[in-house]
Amino acid sequence: MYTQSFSVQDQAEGKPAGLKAVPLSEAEQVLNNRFEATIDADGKIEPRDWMPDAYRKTLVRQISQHAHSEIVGMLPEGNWISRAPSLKRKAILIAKVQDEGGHGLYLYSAAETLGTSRDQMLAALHSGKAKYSSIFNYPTLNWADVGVIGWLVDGAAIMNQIPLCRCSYGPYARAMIRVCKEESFHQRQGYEALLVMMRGNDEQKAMVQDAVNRWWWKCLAMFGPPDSDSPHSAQGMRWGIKRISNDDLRQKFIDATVPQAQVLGVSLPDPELKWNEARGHWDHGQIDWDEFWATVNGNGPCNKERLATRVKAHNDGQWVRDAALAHARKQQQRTLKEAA
Ligand code: FAQ
Repeated sequence: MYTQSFSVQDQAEGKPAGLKAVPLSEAEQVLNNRFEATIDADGKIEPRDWMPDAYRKTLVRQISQHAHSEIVGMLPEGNWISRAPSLKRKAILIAKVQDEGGHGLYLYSAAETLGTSRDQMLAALHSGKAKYSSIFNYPTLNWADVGVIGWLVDGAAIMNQIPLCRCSYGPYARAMIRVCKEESFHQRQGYEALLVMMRGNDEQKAMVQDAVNRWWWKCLAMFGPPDSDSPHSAQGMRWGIKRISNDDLRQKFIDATVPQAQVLGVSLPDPELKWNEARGHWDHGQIDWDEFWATVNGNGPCNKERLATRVKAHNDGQWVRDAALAHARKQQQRTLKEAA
């Protein structure tokens, strides 16, 4: 699978590694200085503001990957809507999956303000060129997986996304405020569903433990490669897109989650997980990065299935998009007639 890394030539400061800077014209230099001053002052860049090409492309890459993750992320849980154990759980799950679709829409809209159309972004996803979060390429084997996705996957997503509410690009930052509010409900419903199962019989408790064992390491990998192997981090942080590094967010997630696991009564599948008094953090074992990269590069257990389901959903929905366009055209003609 291809990488969405850019081969654009950046201008002045902030060159992606290995690319030569293109000298700026005098007028561009003035605009670039203004851009840098806004970033230095922790201000917001808005769609009509001048911005370096590499900043724009970094945002399109990150926001579109994020949007793809939301809509592909609907699939593992969507599988359980028809099998939810009660009407209440079904209603909650439908609302959650619908929210993820909404997050995709806010994010595609935010990315569109940078000049890339939704059709272009979806084409990249459907052709297998674009990335989406590794986490959605694993199967949901039993009902406890749905609870664990809420608790751990949404929990990790919130940890990563709260700092994005302060992203330097205005439309992304504003979209993230609403997304984070909804993710918080998603995390709580998952944790509550697991609490109920952990008050159940031994089989139910074993299901929860099994799901935690299968998802824990994959959730730690969601935060991305270690800082030392993260090509985009330094520039993303310089531009105020990323505010906290991959490793620091991962550590914050572990520190927040260990006590929640204790309350729940499950163990986390890491023999090296140990409180480090001197650091004031939980030490943890090694993440299997080979497995992570294999999944990111298209060879995880469900990559092919997820993409095929997504493409089918898009094709099956063509008539809805056609009908909406036909309706809009009719409305427009009516308005024009009335105005004439
Ligand atoms: N999966 O240099 P970095 C959710 C790629 S939403 C796949 O560290 P960066 C809600 C990365 O793209 C979950 N690829 O890159 C939900 C880059 O590849 P490229 C998604 C990954 O951008 C819950 C390369 O590795 N959240 O869960 C992953 O500075 C439940 C080098 O990495 C977001 O997208 C990965 N896990 O940092 C929905 C949040 N990690 O582009 C349904 C916004 C890294 O060069 C149910 N994004 N890569 O080909 C971000 O915060 C950042 O983009 C990171 C990566 C932190 C994901």
